[in-house]
Amino acid sequence: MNVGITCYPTYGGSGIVATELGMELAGRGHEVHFISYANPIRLDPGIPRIHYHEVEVSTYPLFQYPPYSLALAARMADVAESYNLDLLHVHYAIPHSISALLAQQMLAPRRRLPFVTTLHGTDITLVGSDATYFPITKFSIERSNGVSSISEWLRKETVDVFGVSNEIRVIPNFVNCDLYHPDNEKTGAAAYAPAGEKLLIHLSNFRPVKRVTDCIRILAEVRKNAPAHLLMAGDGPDRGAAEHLAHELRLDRHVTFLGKQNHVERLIPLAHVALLPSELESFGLAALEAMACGVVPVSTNVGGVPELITHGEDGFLEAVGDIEGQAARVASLLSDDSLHYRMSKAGRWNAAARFCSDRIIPQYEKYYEDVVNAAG
Ligand code: GMT
Repeated sequence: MNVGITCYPTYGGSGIVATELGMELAGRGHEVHFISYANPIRLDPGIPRIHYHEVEVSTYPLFQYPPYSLALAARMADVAESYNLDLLHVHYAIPHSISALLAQQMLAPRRRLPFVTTLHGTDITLVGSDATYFPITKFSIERSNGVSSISEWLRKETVDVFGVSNEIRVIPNFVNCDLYHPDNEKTGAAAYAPAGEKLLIHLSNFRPVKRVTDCIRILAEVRKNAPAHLLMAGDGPDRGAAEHLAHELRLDRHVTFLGKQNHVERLIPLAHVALLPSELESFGLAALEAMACGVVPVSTNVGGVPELITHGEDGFLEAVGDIEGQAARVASLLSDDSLHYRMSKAGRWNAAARFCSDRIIPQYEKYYEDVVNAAG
């Protein structure tokens, strides 16, 4: 198929999933056209059958806010016609879904252009639920030719919040199990922890919903019982607060802020435990990537995370803000090698059996076929 993909090209879960999906589809013989304002961060433009079309937003003194949604719609229509796209797949409802609808209407007299919207989380729980965007988010879901959600929890939340009646197909997030795999030697961990402390890792965009300062407090608790070093990968608005807290708690030497990382598959396997203290996660992609690498996630019991992590089997789920509870789980994993071994193996096994790309990508391919056939 010829597929157009639009996403936020920045460090967000939805952009990462869209990018990995595009590369997987190209690997399976589809022509994939990314349409966005920048090259998505994890996209390797050298991959055969991957194309990138930049959306340029012209500005004019009259525009206080340059109309990106319109420039995107125009580019979508242009690419669809020039490259004979079978469908568009947009990630994150606002504004991508509305731009896709406009592109579809622009082309309507000449050609069909069905589009699928994948809901990722904050497009529903935060942005879409905001009074300003609520009606247009609902409208975009109802007008999409196909809607998918990355967890059953998010599907139900969308139906409850927006009262939409069209089908929302649940297609969970996925991980490339060949790329993300355990490193039992933890090669390179000593560069961060020369005294041999075990590594904890947190990966996110450091937004308030991630509660990144909880990671620092958890480390402080853990270090009362077990030596540990924390890797903080990513960047965002709460990085300063986390750095400040680490300094205040005299943990500077025991935390490394790595900033944005392009090859997290090389970093994650160095750790023993992954921390996800989020207020909410509709799926928790970082936990899945950790499990595939044999790193045991200690997470909050929120949103779609329980669909991924089985408490006590391949990870731990604790209450939001329960620093002591999360720290106790981390400490147990660092001090009990057989517990860690068992849970690490179970995590890798479950990630591979349930969420490997080769299990999930065919579900997208099938959905594309269903949507294209229904639109025909
Ligand atoms: O994690 C974020 O803040 C970004 C956000 C997004 O929509 O880009 O992530 C959401 O999508 C990810 C990929 O599907 C999910 O793994 C995250 O759980 C979800 N984040 C939230 O629901 C807060």
